[in-house]
Order: sequence, then C-alpha cells, then structure tokens
Amino acid sequence: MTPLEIAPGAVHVPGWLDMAEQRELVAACREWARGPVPIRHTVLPRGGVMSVQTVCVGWHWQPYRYTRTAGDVNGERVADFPGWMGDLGRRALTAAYGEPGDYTPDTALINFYDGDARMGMHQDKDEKSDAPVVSLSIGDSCLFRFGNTETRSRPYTDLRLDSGDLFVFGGPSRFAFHGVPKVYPGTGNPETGLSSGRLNITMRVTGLT
Ligand code: MD3
Ligand code: FE
Repeated sequence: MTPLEIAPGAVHVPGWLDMAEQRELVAACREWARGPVPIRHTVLPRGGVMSVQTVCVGWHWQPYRYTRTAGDVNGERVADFPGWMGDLGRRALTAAYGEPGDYTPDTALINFYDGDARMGMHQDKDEKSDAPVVSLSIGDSCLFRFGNTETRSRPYTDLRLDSGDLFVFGGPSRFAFHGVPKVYPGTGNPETGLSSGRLNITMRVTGLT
C-alpha cells in the first residue's frame, strides 16, 4: 500500500485493491465482455491480431483512434463509463499523488491476457489529453516493462505487477513506452473470480466530446 515512484509521475501502489474490490471489478468486466460490444482480439491495420482480448467502456478504442461505436466489431455503441469508475480513478490518483486533482476519466480499456498473451512496447498517444492513465491489475501476475519516452528499447525498468496493484502514469511518464512481455500462469487467486489469466483495466481521459 506504500506508493513507489518508479520514474517522475509513474507511481506503483502494490496491493491497492482489496479482494472485495477485485471481485467487483471482475464481475463488472465480465458483464462488459458480453456486450453491447463483446470482448475480442483487436485486428491491427496491417493485419496483425493482438494476443490480448479487449473490451472498452465510455469510448471504443480501435487502432489508432477512439469512437463511440465499435465499427471494427459489431457497430454497437459501447457501454457508458460508470460514475463509480470515475470515483475509483480519483481515489487512485489520491493514493498515488496525494490528491485527486480534477481527474475525470471518460474511458476504460479492459485487457484480458491468457497465459500466452503479450503486449509489445508501445506508447498510448491516441488521447488528446495529457491527463494520467490509471492501471489496475487483477488475476495472474505479469512482467511489466516500463521504458522511456524516446525509443521502444532500453533503457527500461522491468517489474512484476500482481493482483490488486495500482499504477498511475502521469506527468513526464505519460507518453513513455511500455509493454507486458510475460504473464505468469497460475499465480492468481481464484477468490478474485478469475480462475486463470490476467485482467488489466486502464482509465484514461480521451479529451474528446
Ligand atoms: C505507461 N496495457 O492498455 S498497463 C494499454 O497491462 C496497456 O494491459 C498494459 O499498455 C496492460 O495500453 C499495461 C500499464 C500502462 C498503461 C498505460 C500507460 C502503462 C502506461 C500509459 C502511459 C505510460
Ligand atoms: Fe499502453
């Protein structure tokens, strides 16, 4: 529960979510995974298919923009971003930075990793806002790679993210490269409601209306 500043603006709070909160988030994500836009493997413009499975709320992300409707899935409008999730985002900023500021996230990307899923090094720059990104991890642990803002290679810091961990990326870290090179199957606690795999929820401010 002690915040660790990994780089300026990048704060890791291990074990931030208690078991009840993790269970509630798993249940909410399970509902969103059913629809109105079902969870799926995102297809990239050059034909690649992401190994992670994703569902969005508030705004739909498709590479490389946000829309209200999921033109690359089933054309439906995504579920509304719930008020309780904005409250959770402000509590997260308070835990990481000591104050919530005026943080008003309007979208969440929910990524599900099976034991073989990975995410390559990338920057999140489709948002027209430099407000922080809040990341919550549930289920299996993973290796998380936090890089620099210039290149997708070294220097980077490798760390392990466990179930219940919070990470906030703001300020100079907001546009850093990052990725998930490995998931550690079987490390999660079934009490979360996830019997296998890893769930990552990221809240963002799109800057769109
Ligand atoms: C650093 N997700 O959804 S969360 C993503 O675990 C994404 O699913 C990973 O990268 C996951 O885009 C990593 C940690 C994270 C998320 C957003 C960031 C780190 C970030 C934005 C800027 C800098
Ligand atoms: Fe990212």
